[in-house]
Amino acid sequence: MSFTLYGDLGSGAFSAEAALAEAGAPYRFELVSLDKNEQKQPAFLAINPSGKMPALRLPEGEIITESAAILLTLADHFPQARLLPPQASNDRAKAYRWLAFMAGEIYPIVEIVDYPERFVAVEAEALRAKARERIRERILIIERMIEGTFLLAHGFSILANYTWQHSLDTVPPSSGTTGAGATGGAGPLPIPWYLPGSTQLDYGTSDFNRTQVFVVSYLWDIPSPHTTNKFVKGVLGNWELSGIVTKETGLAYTVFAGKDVSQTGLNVDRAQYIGGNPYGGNSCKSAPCVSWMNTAAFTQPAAGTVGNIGKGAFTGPGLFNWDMGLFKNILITERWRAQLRGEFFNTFNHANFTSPLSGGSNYPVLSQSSSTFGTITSANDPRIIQIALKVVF
Ligand SMILES: N[C@@H](CCC(=O)N[C@@H](CS)C(=O)NCC(=O)O)C(=O)O
Repeated sequence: MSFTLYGDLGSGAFSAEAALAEAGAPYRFELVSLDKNEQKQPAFLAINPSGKMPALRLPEGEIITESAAILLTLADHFPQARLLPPQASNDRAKAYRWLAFMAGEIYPIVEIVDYPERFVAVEAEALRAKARERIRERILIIERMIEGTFLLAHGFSILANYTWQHSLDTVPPSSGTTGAGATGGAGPLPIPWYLPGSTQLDYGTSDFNRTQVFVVSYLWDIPSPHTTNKFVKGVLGNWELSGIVTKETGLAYTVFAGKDVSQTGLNVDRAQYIGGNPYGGNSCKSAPCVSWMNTAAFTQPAAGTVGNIGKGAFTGPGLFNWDMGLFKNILITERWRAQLRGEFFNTFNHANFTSPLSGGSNYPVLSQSSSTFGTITSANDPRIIQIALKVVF
C-alpha cells in the first residue's frame, strides 16, 4: 500500500517528498505540471479543488492537502522516523510554531510572487517585487532565531557511509573514463588483438577503482554556557566543530615494461612478472619508500612479446585523512553576523603516499625500466590550515 504525492519538480511539494523519503514511506510521485497549468485542470481539481500542490493520497485513499497538514499526517503515520521532536516537548511546540509560520505567514505570499496578476489588474510587477520583499523579511525572522546551525535540533549530527565495490573494464590502463587512444580518448592504444594474451592484459580493475571507501562527517554545535555573564557567553558561546574523516584503499595501477620490447611501436608492453611477492617490505615509515614494489619479482619480457601483467593488477597505498573545522559565530547586530572559521585539512598531518607511478597520479602506470621503479616518490598534501572571517548580512 503506497502513498501518492501530487506535485511538480521544484515546487513546494518538495517538503512532503522529503518527509516521505525521510520516513522511508513507499510512495509514487504523480507529476502535475505548473508550466502547463495542469493544477487548474479538472483532473487535478477533482483531487484538490483549490488547484494547488502538494496533495497526498493516503494508502487508504483519503486525499490530504495543505503542506502543514501533510507533514503532520506523515509524522503521525511514521512515529519511528521521528519527523517531529518528542511529544509535549518545547522543541515540538517550536516545530509547530515554525510550521504554522511557514503555512500562514510565508506560503500565501508565494502565490502573489508567482501570480501577481491574480491580485491586481495593473502594476503586477511592482506588486511581485513588494511580495518578494515581504517574504525575505519573514525568512530573515527565522534566520535570526537560528543559534549556531540548527533551528530545532541541538547538538550533534553525524553521517557515515561505506562502499565496497570492484569496477572492471576493458579500456587500456590510464584511459580513465575517457576511453582508449584508439577511440579518441586520452589513454594509450590497446594491445593488438593478434598478440597472445592481448585481451586479458587490457581487462582489469578500473583506474578510478577504490575497493573500500569509508567516510564519516559530523557537526557539533557546542552548547553555550548557561550564564547571564555577557562576556563569558560572548567568548564561550556559539562554537561549532565539524569534520570529515576519510579512510580508503588505494588506486590500481599496472606495471609496464617502459620499452618497446614487442617492436609494435605502441609502447604499451607490460613488464614480466617472474614470481614471488610483488610488493616490497613496505618500508614507507621513513621516506623515500624504497620498497613499495619488490623489484626482484619483475623483469623485461622476452623480445617480441608484450609481457604478462594485466591491467590494474596492483594496488597503491591507501589514504587516511581527517579534515576539521572550528567555527565561532558572532552576532553583531540583528542583521549582521560574523563567523570566524578555522579550517584544518589533514589535521594530523598523516603522510598519504601516492602510488609509485611513472607519470603522476593521472597515469596509473609504473615503468619497470625506470630507475625509480618500485619507489614511492610523492605524497598528497600535508596539513594545511586556513583561517577566515565571513560576514553575513
Ligand atoms: N496552502 C497551500 C499552498 C500551496 C501552494 O501555493 N502551492 C503552489 C506550488 S508551490 C501551487 O500549487 N501553485 C499553483 C497555483 O496557485 O496555481 C499549502 O500549504 O500546501
